[in-house]
Amino acid sequence: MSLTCLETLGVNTLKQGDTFYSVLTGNTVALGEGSTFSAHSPIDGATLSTFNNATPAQLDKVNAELKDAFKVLRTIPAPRRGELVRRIGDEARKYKNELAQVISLEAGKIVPEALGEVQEWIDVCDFAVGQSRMLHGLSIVSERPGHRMMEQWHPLGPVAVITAFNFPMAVWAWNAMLGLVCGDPILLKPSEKAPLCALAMYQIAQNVIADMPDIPKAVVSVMIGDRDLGEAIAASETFPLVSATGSTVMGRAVAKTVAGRLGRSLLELGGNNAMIVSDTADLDLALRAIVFSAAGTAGQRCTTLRRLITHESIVDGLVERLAKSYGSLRVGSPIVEGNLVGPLIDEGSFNRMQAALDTAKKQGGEIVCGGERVTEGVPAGGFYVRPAIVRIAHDAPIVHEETFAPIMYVLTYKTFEEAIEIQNEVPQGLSSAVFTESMREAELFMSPAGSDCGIANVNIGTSGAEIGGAFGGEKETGGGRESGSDAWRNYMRRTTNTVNYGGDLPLAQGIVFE
Ligand code: UN1
Repeated sequence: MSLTCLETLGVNTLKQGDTFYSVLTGNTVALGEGSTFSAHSPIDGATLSTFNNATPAQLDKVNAELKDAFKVLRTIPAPRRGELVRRIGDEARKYKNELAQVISLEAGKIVPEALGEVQEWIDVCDFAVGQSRMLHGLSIVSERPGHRMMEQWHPLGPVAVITAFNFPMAVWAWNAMLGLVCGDPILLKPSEKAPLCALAMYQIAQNVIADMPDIPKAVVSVMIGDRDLGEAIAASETFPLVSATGSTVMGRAVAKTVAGRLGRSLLELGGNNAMIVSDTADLDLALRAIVFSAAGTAGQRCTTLRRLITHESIVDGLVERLAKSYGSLRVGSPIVEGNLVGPLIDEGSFNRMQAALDTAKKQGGEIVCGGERVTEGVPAGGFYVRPAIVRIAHDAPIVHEETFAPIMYVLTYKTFEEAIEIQNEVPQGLSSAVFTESMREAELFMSPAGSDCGIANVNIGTSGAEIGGAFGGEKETGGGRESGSDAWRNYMRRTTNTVNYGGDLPLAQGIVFE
């Protein structure tokens, strides 16, 4: 794949010799002082970029800049901060194709899905611009005569955003676009597998900031580094909020450290998403939703469909149709038009998928189709697989784990209540769906006695959420909500103001103190 997209975006200039900068605040642009690493394209394993890890000592300097930038940004009126985000959105529109190419290169997404990810960024810009004029609190009646109460929402402080390889742009954008209108400088620590995406976003934002002299450059900052840097960020008092997306293991470590200093974390971690297919379901509709949710993005979305909970009376027919449909899925280079399943991110991911399939077999599973590596007609050096369908018992331990690869476990149920129990019996709680034509089943699924996930859909798949809703989930998914709805409140602090406009000093609760 051509690297001209990097030139067009200006990313090529963000390096010294062959080494890209790892510390970019706008004021400081520096090489990392830690060990060297390279990021590879999952398409063919080619080396795309070389970096030195940014170190915790370098974070200290960046922290000081972020704190200074916060002092300025918090006093700039929110609609002006919205103007910054509006312009960033315009640049993302202008360079949509180039940005999508960087995603395809680093994350291996097929072009339509990479474009869709940039569209999420653009959409959340529009959302955040509107929100920049709606950062409102309540006014509350006071119990005391001559008093008034109100809430205000103020900027919170520098926010750290730790992201995963699979949505290298959208997840940053959800946090950063809202955080910026809320008045918070954003430090991104991207996945080490997708650093060029981070630099592309940085470049787009800095192009805009260059034309807005009142905005401090450091409000959009990036540090590229390894686990040590992540730990230093989590431990740093600079960040009242650390937003982290990725594995449950990573999230647990971040949450513990952040909680240790009584900071806040916003977590979007593992999913083990299920779809219930009722015996009343429109199966043609369900089939299309299942294939996109389970095999799309090569099974590497946190919202990927991993468990298909099917009524026992329709399971055989449905599995047969699914296997046929899976058979016609074109697996191959994500930049070749018509391919629908790109590569896994790397060899480790491939090995984990194979191990999960072996375990599933040992635990009584039957592989209906897929799972094998594809080596013909695909670029050498990439790890391409056929998406797998496995029939297995709902309580086989492997079914309760998230394997970040295209494996869909097919489970069966007899009663709808049992289906909901199966849906809820895993430790993760991100996304869920039901396909049914029964109003009672649909409503029960969305009711307090229904799905325990952050997302519960009816007659659409588990993945591909719109940005307007609050995104995230319960249990081991971490409880955070990002993107739409009232997620902006995460990035602000609330003050309650009580104002006495009378001439007396009555105490609340009727207390007399004289
Ligand atoms: C993720 O995989 O971390 O709902 C995010 C979806 C996308 C976002 C996924 N809008 O599938």
